[in-house]
Order: sequence, then structure tokens, then C-alpha cells
Amino acid sequence: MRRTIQKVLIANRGEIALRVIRACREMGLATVAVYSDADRAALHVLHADEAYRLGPAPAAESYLRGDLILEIARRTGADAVHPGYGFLSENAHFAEACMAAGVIFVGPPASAMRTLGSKTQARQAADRVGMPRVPGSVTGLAGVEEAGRVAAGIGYPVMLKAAAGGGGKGMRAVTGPDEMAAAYAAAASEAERSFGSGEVYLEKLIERPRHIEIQVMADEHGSCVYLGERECSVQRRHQKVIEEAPSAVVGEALRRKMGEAAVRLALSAGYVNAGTVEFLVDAEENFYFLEMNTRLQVEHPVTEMVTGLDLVQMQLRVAMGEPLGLVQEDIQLRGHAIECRVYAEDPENNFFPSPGLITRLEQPGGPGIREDCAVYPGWVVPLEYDPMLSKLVAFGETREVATDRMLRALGEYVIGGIKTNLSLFRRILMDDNFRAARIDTGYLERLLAEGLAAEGKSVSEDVAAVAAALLVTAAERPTAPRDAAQESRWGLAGRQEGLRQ
Ligand code: MV4
Repeated sequence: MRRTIQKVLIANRGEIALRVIRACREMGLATVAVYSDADRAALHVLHADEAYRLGPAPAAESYLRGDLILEIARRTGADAVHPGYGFLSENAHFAEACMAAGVIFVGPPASAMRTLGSKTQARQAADRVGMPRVPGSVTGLAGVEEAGRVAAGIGYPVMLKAAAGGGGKGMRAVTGPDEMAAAYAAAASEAERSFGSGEVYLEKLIERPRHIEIQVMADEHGSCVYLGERECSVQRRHQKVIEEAPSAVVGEALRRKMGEAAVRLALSAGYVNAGTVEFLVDAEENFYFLEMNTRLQVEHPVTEMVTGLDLVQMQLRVAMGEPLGLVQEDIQLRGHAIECRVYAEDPENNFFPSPGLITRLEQPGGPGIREDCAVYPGWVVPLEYDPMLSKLVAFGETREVATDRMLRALGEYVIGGIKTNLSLFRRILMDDNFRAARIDTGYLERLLAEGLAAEGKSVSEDVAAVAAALLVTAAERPTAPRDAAQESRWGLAGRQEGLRQ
């Protein structure tokens, strides 16, 4: 069924709100922005056709207020809501409320969000479509005895994970049977506190994996395509730092196998719109399904650069009920794209958040450079949200050209007034291991440890433990967005700021 969309409410902030506004403008759609008190002067507010206040700065009183957002949609006559990423983007209840209010939710059906939101149900779905997944249980464990039996069956080391989790929360590695009881109790109680469900399951631990994900796009007429992969192994504490497309280790045959499996999973779950299937890939190029993210992702621009497609425009057309209008053979990958996530944080101080006034801003440009950014000189980076300032993307014919182009762009970049992680990117992009694509999910921690060792320092276990405890507290908040490790870090900064006063 075709449904026209004439006006889109963007239920988000920052660069992604601006990204969606730009897509709407190119399609001739009117836009409605929403904002919190901290974002009165934000660029997304300036760029939208209309803008309305939600409430105070905390997300729970603003960007997570689905009720207020739908009331603004009703008042302004917006016929669709684009949730961006984080906040309400993976909230099945909100998707349902939109549809019940006669407003199109630009994303998957609530039913698909629910199926894939449960990691155990997603693993069962993977089995039904013959998708390789990490060995282990596909239902919640009944108790620590069952955990011990399953672990003995697949062999240690294993990983306990929360069924309702994702993004690394509620996870415990277990290296032997003597550790199981304590790890199980810790994982189950953390899962209960963080997600309101103590259901945990168990997987074989994959050592030194790469994190590679497949972008899919499905329409409501039964068509689904994969748009290649993204290499996301360069991360720190479950926070992606650099992403690229394609992955240096994925050849045509592996890409087809992963892509076709991802499409089968999406179709079997009744998936519509943009989604991402996450995999672990081991040193032997075995791939294992991890989870499916039911939203547009932060790193979608690298896929746009190598496919030449506009993913947000595709999302909007699919949401109008249009067919994809392309088949798998139409999708050709060309060149290489690298994205750096520029954060307001201090690399010299354990990447502690560094919000505040931007006094100077000189942004890179020129051939092959794209920047998705929503800050400007005079803007005060708020404490309350994700500290990401910008996504700097470099495109080139090869990985080496893209890498060198990124280094050139980083040399042009000046951000004054706040601390940023710009220096970190130079270090990574000049590192021999990165340049040889010898990367896995532990790569960045190893690189940073080398630096600390050279300075004769080490990260204090006490500091790490306190930080971890505070992060758990942040994740506990019932209103915390499911995919907002960044937000937890902000919360952490806020509380420590409070302690200092
Ligand atoms: C794993 C794993 C090793 N073996 N599962 C972390 C986030 C969550 N989505 C899954 N994660 C992992 N699951 C098994 N069986 C290693 C990780 C992991 C990781 C995964 C993706 C990206 C970064 C990571 C960093 C550390 C651990």
C-alpha cells in the first residue's frame, strides 16, 4: 500500500537529526524538529521548517517522551516520525504508539523489533534460516546448574549474556567451571537490574574476533537487499571509534555468504526498512551471528559512500510503502570509506568527557571528504547527551588512499575550547597494524596500552572499577536508551561533576 508522507517529525537531535532533515529537504518533505532546553540553539532546530520544545535537558524528560513527541506530530500534522538512532529508535512500544496514532514510524514493524530485541529469540531465528551463530544455548538458562552443563558441553572459555541485553551490558566471560557460580549470579542480577529481565544465555567465547556488520534494507513487498559490510573492530569499551567499508578481510565469497544469511534472517522476522546484522569473524574467517540492530546506525555514511545510495531517503521511500526499486545485482561497491567519530573527550585523561563552549572550528573539506556534524563556533556541547561532535568520513579508490586522505583532513581540523579525540585518529591511522588491517576488537586497547606503557603508566584498576560501577548505575535507569553507552558516559561525567562540587 502506498502512503504519502508530506511532513516528517525528527525525534532526535545532533548530526543525525540534521542528516534526516537534509534527506527530507531533497525529497521535498517538510520537517518538524523537537528539542530540549539544552538544544534551543542547536543546528537541527535551525535547519528544520518548524521546531517545538519537548522539556528539560535530561533525555527522560525530552527526547524519550514519546507521548509529547506524538502530541507534537498531531498538532503539526506530521505524517511520519523518524527516530534516528538511540533514544526511541528501538522502542517497540513507541513504534506501536506511532502506528496507533496514524503516524508512520520510519523503521521496522514493532513485531520484528521485539523478536530481534530478544537475543535468544534472535538466535532461534538464526537457526531457522541456517545462519551460523556462536555455539551455545538458544533459550534462557534455568539456573547455574544448567549453565555448568551447557558450558561443559561446548567447552570453556564461555560468555554469559543477558537475553534482553546488547552492546556489551550484562556480559561475563567465564574461563573455567570454578568461576561459573559467581559469574552467573553477577550476570543474572545485572541483567535484571539493567533490563528488567534476569534471563541469561551462554555462548562459546570467540577469541580476538573482528566485529563486522551487514547493512540490509527491506521493503514491505518481500524484497530485501544487503548493502555490503562495515568493519567496526576499532572500538574502545564497546564504543566504536573508526568504521570502514568494505572490510579488508571480506572477499566477494564471504560477503555473499554473510549478506545472503543476513537477508534470510531479515525476511524471516518480517523485517522492513534499514537494519544491521552484526557478526563476529574469527581469524579463520568463520562468521557468527551476534545480534540484529533494528535502526539506522551511526556509521551508515561509510555504506553510503561505497554504494552511492542515500540510506535515509531509502528509509523514507520504504516507509511510504514504495518497493525498493532495485535488486541485489544493482548494488555495486566501489572504493573505500573510513569514518572517524570525533568526540568531546580527553585522550590524555582516560577519554573523560569534555563538554563546553566551542570557541573555534575549522572543518576539513576538499576531494573525498564528507562531514556529518551539528556543532558550530559558539555552541555549547551539552553535558546531557552523547559527546559525539562529528563524523568525519574519507572516501578513496583504495583503503590506502582513503586512509591518507583522512590524515590530510585531520591535519586541517581545528576545534578550540574543548578537548577532543582528534589526536587519537592520527595515531591509529599511522599505526602499522591498522595500515596492514591487522585489527580485531582488542586492537585499540592494545594500542593504547602500548602508549601508556611507554609513559610508564597503567590504568588504575580502582578507577576502572568505579567507572564500571557507575556505568551500571546509568544503564539501570529505566529510561536509558538501549543503545546509548555514550549516554552512560555522559551520566558518569555528570555525576562525577556533581561529586566534585
Ligand atoms: C562476544 C565476544 C566473544 N565471544 N561473544 C560485545 C558486545 C556484544 N554485542 C557482543 N560482544 C561480544 N560478544 C562471544 N561469544 C566478544 C564480544 C566483544 C565485542 C564484540 C563486538 C565489538 C566489540 C567487542 C568488544 C569486546 C567484546
